[in-house]
Amino acid sequence: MTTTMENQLTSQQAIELENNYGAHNYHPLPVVLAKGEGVYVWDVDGKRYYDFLSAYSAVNQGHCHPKITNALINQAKELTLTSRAFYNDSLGLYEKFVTEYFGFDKVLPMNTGAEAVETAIKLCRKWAYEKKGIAENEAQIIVCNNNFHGRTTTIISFSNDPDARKNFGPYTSGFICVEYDDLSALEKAIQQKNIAGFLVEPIQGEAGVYVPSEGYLSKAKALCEANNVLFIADEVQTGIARTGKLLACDYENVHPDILILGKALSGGVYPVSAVLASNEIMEVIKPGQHGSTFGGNPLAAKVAIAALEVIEEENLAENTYRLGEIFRKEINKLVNEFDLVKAVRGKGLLNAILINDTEDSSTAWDICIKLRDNGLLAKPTHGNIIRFAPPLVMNEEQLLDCVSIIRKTILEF
Ligand code: IF1
Repeated sequence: MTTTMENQLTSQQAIELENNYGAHNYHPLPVVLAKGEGVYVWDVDGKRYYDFLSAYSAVNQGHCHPKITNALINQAKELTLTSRAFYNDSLGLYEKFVTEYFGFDKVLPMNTGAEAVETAIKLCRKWAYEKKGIAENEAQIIVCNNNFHGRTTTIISFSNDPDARKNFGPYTSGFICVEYDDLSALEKAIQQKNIAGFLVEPIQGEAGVYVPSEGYLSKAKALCEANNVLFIADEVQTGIARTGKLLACDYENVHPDILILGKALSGGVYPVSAVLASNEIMEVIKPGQHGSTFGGNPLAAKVAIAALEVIEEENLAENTYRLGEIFRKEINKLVNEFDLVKAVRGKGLLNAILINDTEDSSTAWDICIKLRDNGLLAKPTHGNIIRFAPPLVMNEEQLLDCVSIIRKTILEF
């Protein structure tokens, strides 16, 4: 295979290789990226784009943040993985740092978001049997319709998205689905027997950035307390300053019983996820009852400390809050100006616009193709919804430049 320049792949070659040798479990936008720095990515031809997806909110700190990549490089020269069969000199430092950072007693370190969600489910069930006294194998966890918590067999067992669920059965039982943002539905379900926990996204990301009503999270937490049910917040996507506060739960001063983190916990440099809880909950897990080869490795520990320090040092939550207000104000002008843009919704820099077309139309996709040509990368979530989630290190000038690219693109339709 001949390639251009010093053994560089052309876009076409890269796409063909993925099509020929990779499972077709994604339908990527036709752009082949070769470099990332801050809010920008470059394709193999050297064209620069604003990244408005941020690897699904994993690169909140910006692509290849030097403090985080240096933490990875320096640790990689010392010790990458020991397994938990032995202690190491990084994990304890990270565990102290991250539990104090979020205000919990203990952390169980994992790698991907789905693994952390699975860990939270197991923790909640074990707590229900050993602390709440629910009869073994009877525990029920309440989840919300249109949820997205990952892609493992148990997690898709409580999904109502046909694409995520169909033909992956038989399914794991022990889950009750209720309407999102519906307190009476939750109240009805939570008073049933054997309820162990309530697993919820503070904002539903994949469903199309659904922000629940003011007070939903705090009232849901109160219902959990009143019924001795664990409130489990999946902040894999909404956490780490993405919504303009360190956690989306912070908007309502809700302290989850179990907190699930992932994605930007590592700044997109390495897979790092975590489950945080009190001693009373975490102590139900005894040696040999849960684990993972890479969970809590020294690389992850050092990378996550650096990634969280960046959030604080660069005041990214405040920056996100301020830019989010500006973004929605500017996009609402497009809503008023163009029929094509029905609405914008979100918090901080987790936003989405609704395109005025049917779910099955290709308009949202076609707009993303045009956005790409105009130098901004975004992708539809479901049907006619386009998610806009740039890295949180963006400044106002760059944001307004992006708004003008979006406006220019809408004008082209
Ligand atoms: C895909 C988006 C989806 C998540 C929440 C757990 C996980 C995720 C709230 C699992 C992962 C990713 C997965 C990716 C698309 C993306 C995503 F909303 F972020 F855009 F799907 F909803 N909880 N979200 O959002 O974390 O195991 O992936 O590390 O699977 O297509 P993971």
